[in-house]
Amino acid sequence: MTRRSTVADAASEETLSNLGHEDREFPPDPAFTAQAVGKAELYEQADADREKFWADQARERLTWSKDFTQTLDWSDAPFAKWYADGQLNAAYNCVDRHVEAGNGDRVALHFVGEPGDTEDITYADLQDRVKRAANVLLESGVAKGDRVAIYLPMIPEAVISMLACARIGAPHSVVFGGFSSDALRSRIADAEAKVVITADGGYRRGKPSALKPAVDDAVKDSPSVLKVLVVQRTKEEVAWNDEKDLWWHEALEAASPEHTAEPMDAEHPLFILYTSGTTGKPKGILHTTGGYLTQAAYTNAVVHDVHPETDVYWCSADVGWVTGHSYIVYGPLANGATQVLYEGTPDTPHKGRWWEIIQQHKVSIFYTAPTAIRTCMKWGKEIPEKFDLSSLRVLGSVGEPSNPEAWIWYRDVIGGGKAPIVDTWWQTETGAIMVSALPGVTTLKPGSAQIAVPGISVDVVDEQGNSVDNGHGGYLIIDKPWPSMLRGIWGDPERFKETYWSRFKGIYFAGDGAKKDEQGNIWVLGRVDDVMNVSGHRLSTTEIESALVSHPKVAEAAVVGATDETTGQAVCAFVILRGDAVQEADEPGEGADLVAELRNHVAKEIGAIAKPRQILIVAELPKTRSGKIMRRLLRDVAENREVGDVTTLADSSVMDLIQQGLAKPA
Ligand code: 6R9
Repeated sequence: MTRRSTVADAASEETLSNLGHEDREFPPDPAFTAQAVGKAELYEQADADREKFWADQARERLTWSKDFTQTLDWSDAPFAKWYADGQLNAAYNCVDRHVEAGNGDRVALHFVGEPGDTEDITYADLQDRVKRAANVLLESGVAKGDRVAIYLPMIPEAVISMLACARIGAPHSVVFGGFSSDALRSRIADAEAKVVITADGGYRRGKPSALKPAVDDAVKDSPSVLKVLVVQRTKEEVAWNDEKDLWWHEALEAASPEHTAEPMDAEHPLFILYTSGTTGKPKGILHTTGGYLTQAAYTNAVVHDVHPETDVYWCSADVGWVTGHSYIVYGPLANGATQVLYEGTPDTPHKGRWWEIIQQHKVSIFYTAPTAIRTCMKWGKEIPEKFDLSSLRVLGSVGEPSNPEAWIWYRDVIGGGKAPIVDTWWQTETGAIMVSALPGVTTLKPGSAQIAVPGISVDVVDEQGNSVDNGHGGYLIIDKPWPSMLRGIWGDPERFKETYWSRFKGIYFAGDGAKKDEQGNIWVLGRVDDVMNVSGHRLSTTEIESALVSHPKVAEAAVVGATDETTGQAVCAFVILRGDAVQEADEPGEGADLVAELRNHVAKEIGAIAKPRQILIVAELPKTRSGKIMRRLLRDVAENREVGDVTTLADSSVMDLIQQGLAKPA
């Protein structure tokens, strides 16, 4: 089902030309430059000696238990080793050393629960809880190297759990709380997790939303799981298994508060995070300790311009995604920052909730996704205008291309017309920010992610892997190893080589199409593979197709990402029914019920975020002679466009059939 599409296929010609017309520019304000963490000299230093640059960053930003002698070992490419003979502990770097430096009273997390409960957690509090949680994990049978699955809402325990794992060298696998029990089960099985950390539930849109039942369901068939640690958040009733289940609060209370962080080898696995690939099976992206933490801390400092003594930082991502890993947990905490951690949605109990939090906590740095900005834009500027947002001095965006209109709205309405915006391009696989402006240094161009951060080398290449000239488009690649690069796909080294390193020899293929403008700024156009980006979340077309086909009434399915004003892309599915179901769907009124049933089926199999916006029941799918579904044509239908070239179809009348079928009243 995988396919190699062309750049023009992924990013339509219209997008390419639209982007070319954006010529507004915002040079840095000298007052900002004077205080900025990121300096123009960084580019020269990195260009002069890249390895020395990264060795300096590692030593400057982190505390090593044992210094390293070699910065990069690329002899077994594409398997990199950074700082290999050095040793450090990630949790010690994120917590203990700040307490030892006399900053134990500094707030690490201003937690804001959706119902309105709040808790300020200092670095000293965090240290106490992380140490206790580490002891609980050890007592539950987790040893160094064992995996722990974390399935939690956005509550402090999510951060504490991740750090407790890091402290004892047990790689964590955080599974987004919105994923289904099936998705959780397959991730537990792939990583053979020994412990699962979850909660009774969390608050979502004003109501408790249960998590434990999904875990109970997943754990039933997970032989590797010895214990389930349960955080009490909603106090709703839960089913209890006396042999496996442990209440988090009871276990932490009983645990010893003493624990010494053990130094880990720099290449010791820190975490696995599953992400959608071009096949149905999610990939367990593996990150290790020293290189990952170096680049997370460095980019958080220079790109978000974090001054830990004075800033209040807020990244609105969920810890279930890589953005939460690198820019809620590891980067900001390694830097000793104070941050907001918010449990809920932006519109509960009212559409100004985010802006209210910013006003209340005097947030100075805010990092979110373009889809959120577009949603707020749709709700109207009157909502944020009711709040005092003057504390904001840096704004960031991540996860998908940000269109110039949303960028300008973000700057004017949220940033008071002055806060620099950093549009940051990176991936689960890159571990940390790769392409971004540096605030105070770069002249900003709305809609462009701009250039590689100092120390990173990216380019845009053509089909043959040759660098394209400015003003041209192609594939986004990374041509030199970087500290926070993925070290592989859990349990599947061949897939790692095949997915990222086989298209262009010795070069990392990111899977995104991009264009370089006349000044060499990078404009990311979106995925060129069968991966969709819905509200900044990566979803695989194949994975949703498999979910649909697993329904007894479905014979075949094709899924495409159609452009959507708010979510960037939306899931649109074309479904061929099995014999009996065809007649059923033809009965008056039954078609709509069946569509609802299929949408819910996808939510159950994968999670609510994967629910198709639209399901069209069709009699045929457009296929090439070699049997590949031509999603490009289905995208034309989903986006109400005239259908493109059909000459490579095995049967060119199929598209007529689909369109006639759609014209039929439901
Ligand atoms: C961090 C994160 C990665 C994919 C990536 C690209 C898209 C991320 C972007 C962007 C345009 C940006 N993407 N940042 N596209 N501009 N600033 O999102 O990781 O979930 O792995 O997604 O997201 O398509 O390849 P991940």
